[in-house]
Parts: sequence; C-alpha cells; structure tokens
Amino acid sequence: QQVQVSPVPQSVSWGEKAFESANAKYSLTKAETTDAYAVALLQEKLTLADDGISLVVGKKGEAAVSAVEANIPETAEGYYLKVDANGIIVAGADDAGTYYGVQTLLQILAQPNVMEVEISDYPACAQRGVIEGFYGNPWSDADRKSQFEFYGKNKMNIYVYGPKDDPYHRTKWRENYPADKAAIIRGLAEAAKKNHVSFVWSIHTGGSISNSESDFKAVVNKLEHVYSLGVRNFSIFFDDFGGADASLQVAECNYVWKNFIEKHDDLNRLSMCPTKYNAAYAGWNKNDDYLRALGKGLHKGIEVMWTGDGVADMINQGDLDFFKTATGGMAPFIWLNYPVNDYCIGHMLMGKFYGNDKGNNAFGGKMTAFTSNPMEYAEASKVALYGVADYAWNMKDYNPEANWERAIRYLMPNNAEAFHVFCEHNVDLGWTVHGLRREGESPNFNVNGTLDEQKDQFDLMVEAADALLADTYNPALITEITPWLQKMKYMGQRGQKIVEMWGLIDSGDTAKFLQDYRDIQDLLTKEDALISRNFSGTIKSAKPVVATQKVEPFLKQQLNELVIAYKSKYTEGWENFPVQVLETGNYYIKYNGKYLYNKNASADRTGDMPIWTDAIDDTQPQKCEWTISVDPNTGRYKIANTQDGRYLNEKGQFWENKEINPYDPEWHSYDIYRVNGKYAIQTTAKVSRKFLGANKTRIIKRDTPL
Ligand code: LOG
Repeated sequence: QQVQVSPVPQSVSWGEKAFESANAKYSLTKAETTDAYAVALLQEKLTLADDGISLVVGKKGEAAVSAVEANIPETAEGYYLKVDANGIIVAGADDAGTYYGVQTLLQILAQPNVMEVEISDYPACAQRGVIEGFYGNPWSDADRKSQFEFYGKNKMNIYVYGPKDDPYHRTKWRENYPADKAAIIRGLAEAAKKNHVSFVWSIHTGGSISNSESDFKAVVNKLEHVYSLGVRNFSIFFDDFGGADASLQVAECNYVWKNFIEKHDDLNRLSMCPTKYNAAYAGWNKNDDYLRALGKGLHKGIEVMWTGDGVADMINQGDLDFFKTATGGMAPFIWLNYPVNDYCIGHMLMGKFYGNDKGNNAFGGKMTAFTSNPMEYAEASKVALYGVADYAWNMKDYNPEANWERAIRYLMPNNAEAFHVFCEHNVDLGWTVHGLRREGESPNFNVNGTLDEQKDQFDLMVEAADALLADTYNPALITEITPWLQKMKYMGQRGQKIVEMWGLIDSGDTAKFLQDYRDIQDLLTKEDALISRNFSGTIKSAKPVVATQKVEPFLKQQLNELVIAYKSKYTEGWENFPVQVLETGNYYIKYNGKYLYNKNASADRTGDMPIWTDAIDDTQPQKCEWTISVDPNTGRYKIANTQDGRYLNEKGQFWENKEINPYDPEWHSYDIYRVNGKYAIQTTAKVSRKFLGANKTRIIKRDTPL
C-alpha cells in the first residue's frame, strides 16, 4: 500500500515494495553539518544500527548526497528523496529541506510495507503557517508546543505570536515580560526552532503611541527584550484600533528596521499588519492614500499583511491584484481569518479547508506568506490547519475533500468515524458580521428523508459523541470539544424523540407523547446550561451550537409541527402542556404595557438597546399588529408587521445603512416561548464592534412579553 504523504509532494513516483518496516534497522550516513533537528528526529523515531538498511541524509554540497545533487530542487526548503533496493537517500536543498525530506520519509516508513519511491518536493509558498491573532483565551504553552510539532510534521515554517488578549502584546506593550512569562516565551522560541518553525513575536502599539522618537525607542526596547529571549523574527500590528495614520506607522516600522533589525546580524525580517488590512476596509479603493503611503514609505523588505476582500475571506487572484495595485507593487503576507471563531464563538469550525485559488504553483509565489488565524481551540484547529499546510505547500495538487479525510484519520486514528460525524456537524459559521459561510454541513442528514433514515443519523450523533467522550488518544482535543460533543449528543437524543413522537401521534399513546415532549424540554434545558470552558476577565464564554445549518432548524420545526399535529387530534393533557410553540397568526406585541409598533425610528446605537422598534404609548393596536409565522427553512419565527409586511429579522427596517451592517441579513433572531402563561419573545441582536467602536461583537438579548 502507498501512503498518501501529507502535504502532498510536488512530484512522486511509486515503485514496488522495497522492504517491511517491522523490526527494520537503518544505518545512517550523514555529515557533521547535516541538519541537527533532522538527525535528532531520525534518532528518535528509527532504530539505527551499522548493519541496517542504508540511510543517507544530507543537504546540497555535502559529500554524502553528491551523487544525487542534480536531482535536488532549486527552491529553498525543497528536497529529493529516494527509496530503492540500495536503500534510502534524503537530500535537502538546505537544512529545512533536509528536515522536510526526513518528515516525508518518516511518513513512508510508518507503513508496514515500505515502497520504492522517488520524490522531488518543494513548497509553493515560502512562508506557511499560523497567526495566533484572535481575541479570547490565548493558547497555552502546551497548546503551542503541540502546534509546533504539528507544523514541523506538516511542513509549516512560521508561527506569528499575536494573541489579542496577551497584555504584553497589546495594552502593556511597553512593559517587559515578568520573569515567569519571559521564560515561557524563551521556551517557545526554542521549541519552534526544533521544528524548523520561525517564531515571530508581534507587538500591537495601537492607539497608545505617538509619532516620536522616544515612543519608537520604547518599541525597540521591548523588541530587544524579546530578542534576548531568543526570538529572531518580528511583526508590528496596527489592526482593530481605529487610527489609520500611515505616516506614523511607516515611521515606526522604518525606525524599528533601522534601529533594531539592521542592528542585529541575525535579523532580516519584519512584517506589519496594516489598519486597512482588506479591500473592504480600504473602501475597495485601489488608490487608497493609506495603502499607497505604506507601499511607498515602508523600508524595502517589510512585509504587509492582508486578509483579502473582507475580514474573513478566502484568497484568490483578485485579492493579490488589488493589493499589488494599491501598494504600488507589493506581494501580500496573507493573514487568513479561518478557522478563527472569535466572532462566532459558539461554532466549532471543523469542516473542509476549501475556497482558496489553486492557481498553478506560481500563485504561492505571488504572496510572501500564507498564514491562518485559528480558533482559540488549538487542537480542534488542527483539522483546518492540516488543510492550510497542504494547500500552502502544494496548491496545484490540493484536494480539500481528500485532505479533510486524511486530517480526520490523522487526528483521531482510533475513532475516525466518530470524529468524522462530529466534524460533519460542525462546519458552518452561521450568519456573522463578516459574512463567511461554509457549505456542506451535515451532508448525510436529509430533511426530506424517511424517519428511519433520520433516526440513523440521530443515533450516529449520540454514538459518536459517546465514543469521542471516551477516547483517550488526544485528551486535550477531547477537552476542547467536550461541550460540543455534549450538545451533539443531546441534539441526537432530541431527534430520536422526535422520530418516536411521530409514531405516537399515529398510535395514540398520548401519555408517552407528552413525556417525550417534556424530555425534550429537559434536554433543551441541559443544552442551555452548556458552556465552553472557564473564562475570565474580558474573555467571552461560548454557548456551543452544533449543526445549525440543517439539523437544528429541522428539530425546531419538527417540534412545532408535532405539537400542532397533536393538538389537532388530541385534547388530553393539553391544558398542562408546557407549550413552547406559538401558533402563527396576527398578534399585538406589548412591551412594558405599551404596544410595539413599526415606527421607523432609529434605535439607540450605543447601548444595550433592543434593536427592532420602540414601544409607544399607543392606544391604537391596529397600527402595530404583527404577523408571526414559522420559516420552514430555518424553523425560526418570522415577525412581520402588517403595515408593510417587512420582516423584523431582515435588514430592511432599521439596518439599511450598509456602513452598519454590510453583510448580515439576519441581524435579529427570535425565540418565542411561554413564561407564566404568557408568550415572550427573546430578541437576539448582534452589533458589530466596528459600529459600536468597541472591541467585540455584542449579543443583546431581551425578553418581550407578548
Ligand atoms: C482581527 C483579528 C480577529 C479577526 C476575526 C485581523 C487583522 N484582526 O476584525 O484579531 O481574530 O478579525 O475576528 C480581526 O484580522 N478584526
């Protein structure tokens, strides 16, 4: 059998079986100068012995590999690898190339039957990796070390440290790390190196810096401090604080270049994240003054980050063209905002990594880096990052489906099927301020399928959750996703009950029907109590949601239909029925004793305000009549006013202003339920941080008695 090496090599040709790996010993030939980390890996993973299979490892210029020198790819980090009857040779273009050749070899040798093979391989994109740049709980030391090892195995070579909630990165940028935290950074820089990952430490001086030499000196002092901890690559961030002052930013970056980068022989890179870091933020203007000034003013060699068309966008040729024109000829350092979920923290993003241009291998050359901003869930992010690594290494052969299947098996080898089910149901982001959607959630769930088919799917949700909760292969991963596993299990159980209840309507077992109904309420209560993990300070907590694209709306809608079907047939138990559904029709909505009506007034845009409409002291209820109906596609209630029929949950009414909400057509959502014998509407409105001038998306909830 042939192993699918991941990332997929640029060129591979397989032959016959060469030998069996069980009990195989290898006799290592290398040079003094051969990459020490590659050698250490071989020593760690293989049994070495003088009478073993010949294993020659080296880089271009070293005598051991001179025979194959002509086969070594020119591209930095490339390698040539051959396994045949004579043994094995790994020849790198440089140290990293040798190391990556060894990583590929270890994947091949992990198979029971080792096949003859010849590989010529090199990266499409020179810098490939991750930007820890999200809001929320920064990754732990252990998370990061596990990441670096993963990057090494997957040929990613850059990690940018920029967690928004590390105060020493942002709010306290002038202060040095205290000793304990400094030791952690030192350890990380060292751990990154061992995996051929360049650790980039970034500083976010934001709005608390002036265009003055004394302030710029403070930046250099901080960078010198981090340099003293072993970091050799740096970045300066100007995202998300407001002031797009190009002259200050250029001055700051160039000062750092001259007085820090150029002062150290072992520094040669600097990057910056601009304030207008995507086309939307630059008003889609290719002649934007700010970007032009960066392109003109920044010292040659300073790389500029770019997220694409908007904040969360997949990358295509158009993005590169826009950036190139706007900056007067630069290639972007791509900061891809996926699978980051800090703006939709209830969602785990476990789907396929797809949607970026494949180009041919020249596409990777048109960007200086391809990096992904992940979730604060480090282990769970690896599903997407497995795709990022594969894509950035070899775009032309990148296959999202095949990659995803491999990622699932690689990350959860003993319960791959269960993990597959989990990933299938955690794909889409839902509606968010950034508008990014992911297709294909719950692909095996058919809303028009038979009850039996649906039952199978619900059973799988429950079984997969149980299997994963008991899995011990990667405890850190299971800890991260546990609330989502519990949610998936409860949802599956709700589904099982719903299937059963349709049978009970027919059979007339009203007692069991009512019991199932109450059980569903209990499950919902349990789901409502789920919370992602312990949070502190300004860090938000997440309420896990699962399968929001298809399964959740289906469950809601089915429950409504079941109750309506029950009511049309039976009266038994109805009085005490803990009804949560509202029959559709026309209603007046009262809030604090006043009728709500369709007043086209502007809402308070700064505070915790209900977004939809003002309550007025109006004695003419006909003016404020609302039609309530269930949207069959989402299972959500739609509330339309009877005056002009516009829906509250579409942007027509108060949110026409594109400045405020450029993307989200479903700004409001409603849950209608019954408390103390009265109906209530719970409004959930999202307000973007851009619009609030604050840092975070805000979720506003209000109960409105009907
Ligand atoms: C932030 C980033 C955040 C991401 C997603 C950049 C350059 N900055 O809108 O820290 O994780 O979006 O919410 C951002 O993307 N701002």
